[in-house]
Amino acid sequence: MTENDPLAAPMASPEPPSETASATTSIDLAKVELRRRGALLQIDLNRPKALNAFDDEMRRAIADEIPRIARNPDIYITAITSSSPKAFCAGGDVRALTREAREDFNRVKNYFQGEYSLNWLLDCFSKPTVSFINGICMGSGAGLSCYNTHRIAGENYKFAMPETAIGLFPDVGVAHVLAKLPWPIGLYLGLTGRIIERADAFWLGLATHCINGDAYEGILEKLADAQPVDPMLDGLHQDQGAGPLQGEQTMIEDLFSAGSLVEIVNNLQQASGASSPFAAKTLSDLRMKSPISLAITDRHIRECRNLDLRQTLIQDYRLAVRCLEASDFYEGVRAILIDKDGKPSWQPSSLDQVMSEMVDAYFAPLGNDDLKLPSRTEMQAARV
Ligand code: QUE
Repeated sequence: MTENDPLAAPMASPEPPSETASATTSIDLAKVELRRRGALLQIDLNRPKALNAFDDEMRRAIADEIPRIARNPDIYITAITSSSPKAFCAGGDVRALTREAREDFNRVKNYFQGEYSLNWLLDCFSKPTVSFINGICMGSGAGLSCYNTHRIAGENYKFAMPETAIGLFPDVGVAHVLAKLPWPIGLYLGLTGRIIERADAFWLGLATHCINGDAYEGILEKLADAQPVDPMLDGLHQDQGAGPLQGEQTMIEDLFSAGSLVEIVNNLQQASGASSPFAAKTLSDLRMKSPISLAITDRHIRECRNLDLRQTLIQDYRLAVRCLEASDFYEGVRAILIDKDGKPSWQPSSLDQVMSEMVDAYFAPLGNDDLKLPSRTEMQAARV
């Protein structure tokens, strides 16, 4: 591996010790199981007790395998599946991340570099990839699946980018995806962290097919048999009609088409006063979120309308480093996921205290520390 190897995790740190094995098991089960089945390589996310919370070990297992698949002429297609009935992947292992960031800041920076590099690798990957999403798909889970060629939504599909609730922002390149949705739906989803189900995800193109979980094993067998993927999935797709988000599209347009976050909040306040339950609910949701997260999310998604995925991931890394240096991320994970008191103490505590210079500082380049991603042409030349 050379220093310029685009497949290498930048400045990869030594492998951390794996989770302590529970007293009842002697075998350390892999958190990602790679399963070769004929013409198929199945990547099974296998950390069900943590809802497949994504960590560096899982990131590395996938990133190492992608170029091997690309270069193996006997493998036709890749599948990403989950062994959990509840979740495809509920996000990054942010509890572990905030713990580690206090001890070894560089290791956590490496983690974000590695994950965003994986998102880019998945987007540049040359072979068809099908994600089987039948449960929660948030944050890192969206980053694992939304660049796949085929994204199957099962009956339990739940998609969200909920990071503003924990002092972060929609990362893993998904701000680019949100920015390209019918404006301003993606901005609304990124700011509020609203969960959507598969009817709406299919409408927006986040899912390419709606197929129930009981069909997955049969699909995997046919893919192992190298059967053409598109006619098979098209034949199994079941239309779900219009979802609730689609029904709210006009209200979302009226409230979120404004040119700034301050105007959006003003719109919500006025409409709440004029007794719009949707506006009142949305406003009370936004009041729970980190004000600085809302401000950087707003600017990031707006700017991503003019950025490609590679540029989005480079900006994601700048924002992630600044979030790690500030306090809201730690406080959000504490309040929402560790103590579960639901009462984070944000700094600053309200949107009107968020100054534009503070937001500018989040977006400033990191100089030599900026994330380095090969161009798409360089990725293709590296045969991924
Ligand atoms: C916002 C988030 C996350 C979240 C909840 C939020 C997030 C995340 C998890 C998570 C992951 C694994 C688990 C779990 C929660 O929750 O990023 O219980 O096992 O990873 O409101 O951004």
